[in-house]
This record gives sequence, structure tokens and C-alpha cells, in this order.
Amino acid sequence: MKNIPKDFLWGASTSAYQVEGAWDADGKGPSVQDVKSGGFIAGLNIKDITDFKVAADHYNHWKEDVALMAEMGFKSYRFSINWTRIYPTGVETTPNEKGIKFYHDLIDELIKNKIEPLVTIHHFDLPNYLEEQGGWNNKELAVEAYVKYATTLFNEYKTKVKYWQTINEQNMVIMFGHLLGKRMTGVDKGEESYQMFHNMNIAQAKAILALRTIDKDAKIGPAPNISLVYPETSKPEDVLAAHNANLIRNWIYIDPFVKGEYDQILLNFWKENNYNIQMTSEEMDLFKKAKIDFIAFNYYSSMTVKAPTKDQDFVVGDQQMGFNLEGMFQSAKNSNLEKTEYGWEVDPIGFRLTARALHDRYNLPIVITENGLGAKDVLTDDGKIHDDYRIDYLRKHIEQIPDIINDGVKLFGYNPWSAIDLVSTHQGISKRYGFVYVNRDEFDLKDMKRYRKDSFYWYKKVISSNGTDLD
Ligand code: BGP
Repeated sequence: MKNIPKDFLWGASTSAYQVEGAWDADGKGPSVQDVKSGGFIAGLNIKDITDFKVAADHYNHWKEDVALMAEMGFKSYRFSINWTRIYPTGVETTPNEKGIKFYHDLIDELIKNKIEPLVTIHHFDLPNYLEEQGGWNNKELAVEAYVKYATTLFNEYKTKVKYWQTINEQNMVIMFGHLLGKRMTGVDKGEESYQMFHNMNIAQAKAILALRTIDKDAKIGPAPNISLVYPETSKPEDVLAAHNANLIRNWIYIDPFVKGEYDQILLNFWKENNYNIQMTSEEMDLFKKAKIDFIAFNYYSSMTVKAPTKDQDFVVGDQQMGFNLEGMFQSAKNSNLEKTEYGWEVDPIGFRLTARALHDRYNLPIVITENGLGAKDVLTDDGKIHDDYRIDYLRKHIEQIPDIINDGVKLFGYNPWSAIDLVSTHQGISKRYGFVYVNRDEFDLKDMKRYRKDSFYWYKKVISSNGTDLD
């Protein structure tokens, strides 16, 4: 049995718009997340949940927050840079110096505490100005803006940042864009969704190539949300549907940067549906050169599907609850798995299987950049948070790590969601994930005081024992 390597990157994760707040401070422009208003997401009226304007106020508490991470013994911290702090509309020619400085200070503080920064370039917070110009469907504008932004980050933070992630959950942006403040309304937008998919791929390829000329030692990879897809039964039709779903949900987002091309089944799917995706041979050539160094992936649960039927009776929820694709697959419940109070299936063995499947297909180093349990935590009168349910969830997943490594998967880190409490993408601040409790409610900002949860002390022990003490 192989042990977890000594330099394994134990840490945790956040994203800028969910944790920082200070939404219009120091020259920051509005992102699509800042202007969300009205409507329903995941069955909730977003008027009933907080917006992202103050979030966990990390922008004003970052030093204290890094100190808490250091106290837990973090070896890494996965966070994202807020695009509109650097380029308020996306189209400026010079970056906003105050935004640049904020991340220099944060990164320096992490390095001082021996915490490796794992930086996501773009996590769901497209500049709203770009969105108004067509967003990712405006190929020329969006690609140019992203590459300029990424290049600015590489030049600024080179040598300090060794691990870059291009885009968080590109697959969720394409499939569940309507939940993420984009104009897109998921795969049912068909051609438009896949054009956006291709445009984002070009942007990532160009950024990967730019990094090679700016910082030869830095590593870069995508950060998709990967869930291995199971067939509901052993019926060959269901197995075929699972194969389709694995491809459409997971692999097409990594293939171009490893295999250098799009999968034939995807190309056939476009053809059968008369999707005319604008792509040139020069663009496709980019994928022959723009290779990734590692795969960062977010894992919350597996997914189960069956052969598609005409009525597609599965009701689509949020990003983790499955979806249907006409002619390809239809989501199904997995009766073998328990669910969280937010309806997400819990599948630690699926974590091992997903890691194995990624290894089989790509044979690249892998790092976990999200995994975790959203729950309604309670702060007791004596300032405690007894989140044994979170410990239980994390323990079951961490228990898989030695097996995953023993399977031959090159897993080099585990960064669950989230380092501290932050605002959930869909369910406000009431759905908490952090090791640290942030004292605010949905609409009452209270004092933003930080409290260590039971999971904080537990995770500290997990890290100091390099994953051997999980009690
Ligand atoms: C992932 C996103 C994160 C985070 C997480 C939890 O899809 O990358 O940004 O939001 O899911 O999801 P939620 O906030 O909906 O509970």
C-alpha cells in the first residue's frame, strides 16, 4: 500500500465572488454575479437569499483568514482572482493597480505562511460589460479579453504562482449557465452553447500558450466539475447512455488540451442536430500545441443515467443534480446513495472511480479543487459549531485517498470546498461549507466574526498526520 506523499497539497478552496465582497471597492467593476436580480435558481427565489456584494468580506479580512488557514496547517489554498478587480469592464488596456496589489498582498501572505497558491483565473464572474456584448458568444471580444487578463496575471504573479487553473467548471457554465448569471440557458440552447464551449476552449488554449512564454516553470490546467456517470441498469441502452453522458458532461472539456481534438461522438452529435459551430483549422491547430500539465477537478457526487426517452421525465435541479440530453441520455436517481439535505447524492467510492477514470483517459497529475458538504450550521451561545455531519462527509472522501494513490492515480492534493464560509452559488449564506464560521445571516451582516468549527480542529489533525488520523 502506497502512502500519501509527504508533499501532498492539503488545503481548501474558495472563489472570489463568493468570498470577497467589496463588490465595488477600489475600482472594481460589476461582474455578472453582482448584477443578478430576480428570478428563480434551484427552486429558490433569489430575492430570498443574499447577493454577493459583501459575501464573507474576505477583502477586508484576508490577513485574518490566511492566519486561520495557516493555523489549520494548510499546504495549499485554491482561490480565484476577480476578473473585474483587474479589468473592471474587461476591455481596458491597462489593469487596475489596486486590484493587482490586492492579489500580490494575498499571495505574498500565503507564501510567507508556506501555503502554495493554486489560482483560478476565472470562476463564474465574467465582467458584466462583456456579457452585455454577447459574453462568451462574442468570440473575438471574449477571447481577446480573457487572454489579455490571463497574460496580465501571468506577468504580475510569475514565479510566485506555480499552479494556474484556466476556468472553473467550464462544463457547468455551458450546461447550467442560467444558474450562473449568464444569458445561456443550458444545453437546450444547443448550437449557441457549443459555440460558447468552443470559444472558451480557444481562450484557454491561447492562455496556456502565453504562459509557456512568460513562466516556463509554472503549470496550468482546467478545473472542470467531474462526476463519473453510472448506467441505471446493466441494459446496454443504459450503458450507452452513460457513455454518452460521461463524454458530454466530463471528457469533452479536457480532450482538446490532451488529445488535441474534439471527440468524434461530439462531432457526430453536432452534425445530427445541425449545429453549425464556427471553428477554423487555425483554431483547431491551437489544441495540438496547447497541452495542460495537470487536471484540477471538483467532485461532489457521481451521476446516474438511463437511455433517453421521449418524455425525459427527470426534473433538472441545480448543477449537481443531473440533467437530460435529448437522444443521448436521461438522468436517473441512484437508489444506492444517500443525499445531503440539499439533495446532492453522497458517493465516496464514486470519488475513487472518478479519479481512476480521469487517470485512465488522460494519465495526468490530478488535484482536487472542490469537494464538500453544504449544510445549515448553528452557532451555539458559547461560540461553537458542532458540524460532525461535515466531518463525516469529508472523512469518507479522505479515506479514499490512499486507495486512489495506490490505484496509480497521480493525485497530488486535496482542497475541499470551502476554506471559510462563503455565499453559495445558489442558496445564499445559509448553505455553509467552511471550516470557519463567518458570523452573518442572509440579510443581517452582523459582525462578520470568524469562529472555528469542530471541523476546523479535525482537519488540522488530518493535515498534521498527513491523512492518517481521521478520528
Ligand atoms: C461548484 C462551484 C462553486 C460552489 C460549489 C458549491 O459548482 O464551483 O463555486 O458554488 O459548487 O455549490 P453551491 O454553492 O451551489 O452549493
